[in-house]
Order: sequence, then structure tokens, then C-alpha cells
Amino acid sequence: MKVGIIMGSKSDWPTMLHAATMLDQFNIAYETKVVSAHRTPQLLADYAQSANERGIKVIIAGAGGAAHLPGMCAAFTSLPVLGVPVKSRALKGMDSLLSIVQMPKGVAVGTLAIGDSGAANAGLLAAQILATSDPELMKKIDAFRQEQTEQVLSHPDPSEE
Ligand code: RP5
Repeated sequence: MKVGIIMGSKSDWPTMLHAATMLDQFNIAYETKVVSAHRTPQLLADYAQSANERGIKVIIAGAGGAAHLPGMCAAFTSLPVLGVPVKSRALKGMDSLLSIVQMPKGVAVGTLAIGDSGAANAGLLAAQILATSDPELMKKIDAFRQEQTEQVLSHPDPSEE
């Protein structure tokens, strides 16, 4: 497994599956697991502290509300941690975003957008990080971007079906 996708609750999965789908697109091996900073703090410590020796290169951590998971995960490992703010019912993910993005200097979390786009881009960014030492993967990412560009350029009229 190259990427670990963790989330605070099973209820985060409909969002976090977009990270998994992106990794599938590039044939990158990953694992998915519910690891809660609040409900299973020891599991979080064990997961993050063992990730490097298990071969994980990047961790994607999604959580909602008082979203401590990405920051606490980053505190337990020097692997890159990408944080996904899950859209919460009460505050629409602004709480999640602010909880994840405002890391104090010295422990880094790369924060993505709220919700599905953020999860998909976390998968993409994880792929890009892995591609810095994998030329074949870099080619796949270049092709993905080229296809996206061509898709836009070949349909310039927004009113067409
Ligand atoms: C967080 O609390 C989770 O990441 C989730 O987004 C939120 C709500 O969790 P559930 O009450 O749905 O389990 O820890």
C-alpha cells in the first residue's frame, strides 16, 4: 500500500471515496480505515507511527466538525499528511476547514477544499507526490491533465448539449 486513506467516521466515506476513486484511476495501491482522533486515539497513534515502516508514502486524512484527525496524525508521523475537511451538517464544513487548515508552525498538514472536490484533489496530490519518484506515474498524470484540457477546448460552447 502506498497511500493510507483514513477518516474519523464511517459517515465520512461518501466524501473520502472520491480520493480512492482518483487513486484507482492511476492504479495506485491504497488502504482505507476509520481512525478517529476522539473515539480511538490509541489506534490513531499506532496507525500513524507504524505507517512509514509499513511502506505508506502519503496519508490522506478526512474528518468533519472539530476535525483533529489530520493534525494529530501529522503529529505522530513525518510522512506527508493531506487533510480533507468533510462537510458537516451544522456548519457546512467551515468548522472542519478551519480545524484542519490552521496548523501551528512546525507540524504541516496540506489542506484541501471542503468535500468531494477536496477528497478527489487529495488523491490527485498524493499521486503527484508519488510521481516525483515514479516517471511512469508522472506520464499518467500528464496524460490525465492533457485529456482534461482537450475536453474543455473541444466543447467551448456552454449552450451545446
Ligand atoms: C468526525 O465527526 C467525523 O470525521 C465525522 O465527520 C463527524 C461525525 O461523525 P459521526 O457522528 O457521523 O460518526 O469525527
